[in-house]
Amino acid sequence: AIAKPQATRKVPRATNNPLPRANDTDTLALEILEKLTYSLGKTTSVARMHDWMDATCLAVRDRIIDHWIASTQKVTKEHSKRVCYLSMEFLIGRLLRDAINNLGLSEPVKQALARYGVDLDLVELLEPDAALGNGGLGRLAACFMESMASTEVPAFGYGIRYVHGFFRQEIADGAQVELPEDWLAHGNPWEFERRETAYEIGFGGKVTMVEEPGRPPRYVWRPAERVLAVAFDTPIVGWRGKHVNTLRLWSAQALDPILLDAFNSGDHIGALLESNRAEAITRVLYPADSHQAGQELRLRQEFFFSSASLQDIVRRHLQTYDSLDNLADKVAIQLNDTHPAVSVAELMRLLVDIHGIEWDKAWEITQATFSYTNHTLLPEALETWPIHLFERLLPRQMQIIYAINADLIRHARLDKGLDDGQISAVSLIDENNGRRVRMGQLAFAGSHAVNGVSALHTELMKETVFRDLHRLYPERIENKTNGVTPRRWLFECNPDLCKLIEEAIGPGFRDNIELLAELDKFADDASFRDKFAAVKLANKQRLAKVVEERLATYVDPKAIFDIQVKRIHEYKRQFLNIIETVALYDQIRSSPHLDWTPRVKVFAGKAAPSYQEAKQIIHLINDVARVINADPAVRNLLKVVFIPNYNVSLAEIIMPAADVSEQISTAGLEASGTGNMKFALNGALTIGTLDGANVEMLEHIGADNIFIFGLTAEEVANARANGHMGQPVIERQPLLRAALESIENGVFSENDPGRYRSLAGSLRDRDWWMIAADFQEYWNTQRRLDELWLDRAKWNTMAVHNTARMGWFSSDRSIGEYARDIWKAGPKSIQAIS
Ligand code: T68
Repeated sequence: AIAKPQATRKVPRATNNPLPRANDTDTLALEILEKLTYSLGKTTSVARMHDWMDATCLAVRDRIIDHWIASTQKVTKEHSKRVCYLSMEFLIGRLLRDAINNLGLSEPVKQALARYGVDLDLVELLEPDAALGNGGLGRLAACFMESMASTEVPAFGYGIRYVHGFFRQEIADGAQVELPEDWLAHGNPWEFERRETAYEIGFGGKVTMVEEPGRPPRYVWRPAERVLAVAFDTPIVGWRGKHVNTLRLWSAQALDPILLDAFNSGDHIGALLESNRAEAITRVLYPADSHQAGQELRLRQEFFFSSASLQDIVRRHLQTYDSLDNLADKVAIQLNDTHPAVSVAELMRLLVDIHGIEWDKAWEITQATFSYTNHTLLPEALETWPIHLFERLLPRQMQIIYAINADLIRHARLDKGLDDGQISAVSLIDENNGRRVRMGQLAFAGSHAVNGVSALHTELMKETVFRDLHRLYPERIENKTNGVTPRRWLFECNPDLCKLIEEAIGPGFRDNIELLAELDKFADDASFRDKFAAVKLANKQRLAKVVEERLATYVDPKAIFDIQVKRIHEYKRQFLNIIETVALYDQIRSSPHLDWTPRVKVFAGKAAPSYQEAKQIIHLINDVARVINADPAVRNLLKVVFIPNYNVSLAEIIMPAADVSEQISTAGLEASGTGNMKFALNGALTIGTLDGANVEMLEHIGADNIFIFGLTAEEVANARANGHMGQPVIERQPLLRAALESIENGVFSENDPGRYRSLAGSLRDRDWWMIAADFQEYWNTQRRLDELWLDRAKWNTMAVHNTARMGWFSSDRSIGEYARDIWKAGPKSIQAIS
């Protein structure tokens, strides 16, 4: 029997908004049931866990929408300046726990679901990760979106709605295999398709000059090809639901979904060609994080989302203001690396060609609006595009770049007296490698502020990639050290530690993470330390369970968990770590009577599919793991595991479970690192080089609480300049020599003994990444950690100091600095931070 319909709910008179949703368990339980019934068409008796997940997301989403509407109305009413964060990548992960936690709904939602016998913890596991990014850069964008919402900076994130995110990694016979990722397969409860917010994006075609009497000549671009960019909006809710921003991702569609004439004449494939070609633009994320992907499709992606975002920004501005003259007062556009750098030319086109603004004025607006963040100094990662490709795909933007370049060079020569060599260094066009457009110089030229992501990285930017531009514009480069959001990377991933912290210092740290500093005084309190260690142990047990499930390998939670998780790259030196592992294995076997400290070496991370050396390193780690884990002689004193398919959700389990955090890049190459911050915040001790943000972590945590080793950036540069070779170093170091020989001679690859000959050989040769050069100090530092482990009280004291002193590395602090120094946006309280 159907129950009698409820009386119509009363609509409030005084406002056009519905009544906000209540947050008590009863209401939530009822609404989850309503979503299950009326949105999903399922009854409790047939509902699968997936349906419960969707129903829960929808009920939670309603609460976000209440805050979303309020935020949008407030920003509109107050005419606040908005930040537009343009990023090719947003590596978000799951959103349900984030939303529930930020809205303070953890308990009522848990209890509401419990009434149906459903466990929230299990429901959360069913949400697929939104993996729309490669690594640090994309995850930084996601942390920044969360922090902008939490600190009430009005913001739009602009990016691409990839149908297939970052590939899934499997390991087969020790080697990486890439499989397609399909996060949208079951729909996406968080997004709102905005079909009415769509823009035409042009490619190719011709530019003509139109001259009309009494008017200056105009350029008109007639693209040969046009596709539609359709907006999909996801609300990003900040801490305590105070503010909600929008992540707007563009999806490509053909103007005509099907060419009916072609279809009717029997060409069924041809009828769909246009739509396939259009949709290809947003089909898949490029998986290269450290090499520039030089294909045409990549440039199409870059222009597609840049143009759509700028058209949207300009249209929205003109809805409120009658001119674009004050654009820079009302929006700040941040370019996340050079991937959206073509925006500089595209905004100029919109201002000059479409809105008739005079060139110099348009340039002033453009520079005042844009700012640019650099994330790498690696030459092979710096984006440049062949002129012929650029010109063919974006003819008008190419002309504009030439015009910007002419102005730049004129200024450099006439006002600053640069010589030819210096001119060619600052030019937007690289003339030395078959004429190419340099996207870094374009982004620099078009911005009023350019920033690096750690103090060291910013200084190196001034000395290397942007040396000459920096001399020309010495005020433009500034530092904004990265941060991570404490909501996801402490509150959500380590709730037990948060409970303990709250017992010690009260709840204030949840609203101001720098209050973690008050924990410092508990570092010498034995009873607190023991509880701190007990939480760590429980987190390690949880990780051990995951390892057991996924790899059928037992790891002992009482051993040191020594963890290196990040993209696989030569400069990040997973190879150094695994060589040290092999050396340790040799030592344990040759001196079994010694008192070895039990260790578990954990690795995870993906290699770019075309990066052969990185794939070899993965293979080697797995080969070493197979041999060591099967050798009874090591008596569980050493275990090695490579956990496949590292992603945000796995990171949330790993970060709280580490005793030792490996941050061992060749100095001068890791721009900042952010995993380093997540580990230390959760109480791991860092073994690391003086690179990226490690340098600032050392300053905050103190030299007594971090393990620094290795060459400095300056020493690396000198060693390279002086023709450093690995072989003489290897000769002098028996441990390294033996380890390398066993790798080279097939001890870990018996049925393919030559597999690692060239990988290992690279150390004997130039040793470009200074692995041989840094080995001995790395080994010694690891042994100091072994010794420290025996004095657990001291170890735990240091671990507490780490958590206590990491508050500064919150992305709230980073965002505050951007808002104050670069964007001049956000609430007054932020503008006033010192
Ligand atoms: C990372 N860069 C830096 N790039 O390596 C890291 N690149 O030190 C820093 O902490 C982080 O950015 C945030 O600032 C990347 O992650 C990419 O992922 C990437 C993607 C496409 C093309 C080039």
